[in-house]
Amino acid sequence: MSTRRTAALTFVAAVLLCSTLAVAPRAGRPVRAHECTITANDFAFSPARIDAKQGEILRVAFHAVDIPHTFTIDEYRINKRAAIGQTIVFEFVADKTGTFPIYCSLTADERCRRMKGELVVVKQP
Ligand SMILES: [Cu+2]
Repeated sequence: MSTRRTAALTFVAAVLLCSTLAVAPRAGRPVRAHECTITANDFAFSPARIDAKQGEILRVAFHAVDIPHTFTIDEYRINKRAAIGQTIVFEFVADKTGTFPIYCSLTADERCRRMKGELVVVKQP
């Protein structure tokens, strides 16, 4: 098997493992993702706040309506771009507690700077 093919298969295996881990049972009970849909339209996020508990898997469906927008949270190293009419679905683990700004990082239209939201992650009781 060629090195290139081996590398490709390793990558596929790693991707499959990652997606399996995201929904794998932990401590004997299945982990369900906390699903939220965020719409970006007219230079605003709706809803503008996501509440989560530390350790939750958040599955975000991010939809841009009028122009392309991003869903960006620096502290979580998330920067997802949706084109007009497109919905991007992604997951991440809310492993850090605190309040984290959500914004649009695009610069083509300066009104994107108005777009502000927040992710609030609290400790599990
Ligand atoms: Cu934008």
